[in-house]
Amino acid sequence: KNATVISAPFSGGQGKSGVEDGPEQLIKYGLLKDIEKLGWNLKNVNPLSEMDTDKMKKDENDVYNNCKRPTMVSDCCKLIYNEVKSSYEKNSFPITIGGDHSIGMSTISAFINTYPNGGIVWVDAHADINTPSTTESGNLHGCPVAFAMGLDSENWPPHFNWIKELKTKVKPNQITYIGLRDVDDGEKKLLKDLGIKAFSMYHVDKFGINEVVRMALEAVNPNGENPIHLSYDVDGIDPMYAAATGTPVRGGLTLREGLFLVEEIANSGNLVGLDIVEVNPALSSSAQVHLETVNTGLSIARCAMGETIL
Ligand code: DIR
Ligand code: MN
Ligand code: MN
Ligand code: MN
Repeated sequence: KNATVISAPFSGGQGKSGVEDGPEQLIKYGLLKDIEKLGWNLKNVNPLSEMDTDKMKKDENDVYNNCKRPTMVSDCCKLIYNEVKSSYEKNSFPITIGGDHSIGMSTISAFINTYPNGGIVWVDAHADINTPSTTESGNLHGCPVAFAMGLDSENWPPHFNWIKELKTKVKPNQITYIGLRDVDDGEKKLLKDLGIKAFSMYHVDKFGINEVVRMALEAVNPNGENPIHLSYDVDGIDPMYAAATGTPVRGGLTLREGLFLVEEIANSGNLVGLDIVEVNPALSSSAQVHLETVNTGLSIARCAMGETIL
């Protein structure tokens, strides 16, 4: 069993600094050892090691219409795409650790271009499906799903031609959400028009997390045989357990709901790739909040890689 931990110390998809230090903190608190203990041969790579991201983030000319830092996001995400794709091709389980969620455009595009019949589960308080035209904030971490689906590509900043030219795009029946509770009007319309199966906190309350995971897997993997990629924004979990993140929203998944869904997806035997994003150590209000958020990320990783309670 081989896995590649892909460090993506990237913050260009949103305005706050600190999220680029997520990978370092997850590793400092034991990510690699935890996964090795579960029987995996691990490699750790950083596709951004040659990039001067501090300088790129300060470039005030890097704007396109309402979109902030399209050059930075595109250049870095292309490197991350190549690394995730190569991990998938080598049959090494890619665990991409962010960094902000803009890198999801890379991970799920690499997944779907390796497994064109695969299914994606996106755990998040947010739908991250704004297009460069619908985004209100201009932050590209709110847009990765739209890029991977090729939505409204006529109006993209030209920097993103590389992703436009990828052979396979994510189709609406190949992605589902769990944990949504802060969705922009433009995103609601897209989800509805495209018929994407999305499970919000309302659905978690109404049906329970067990049934929601079952329905989510049924939506993107109806025959139970296709590979699954899990893209996990820690803000999907309630700020009680993961407050050190850029856009916390109250009323989220409990820690156990957030881990149960990972255990269940891992149990399906189809999980082949994982992202853990938006851990921002700089936003910890105390040492305890810092530890809680990092540990939430580590728990997600261990559950995905096969840890069971008994
Ligand atoms: C909002 C927030 N929908 C945006 N998105 C966030 O900026 O497009 N995603 N925070 O994680
Ligand atoms: Mn830093
Ligand atoms: Mn997100
Ligand atoms: Mn989010």
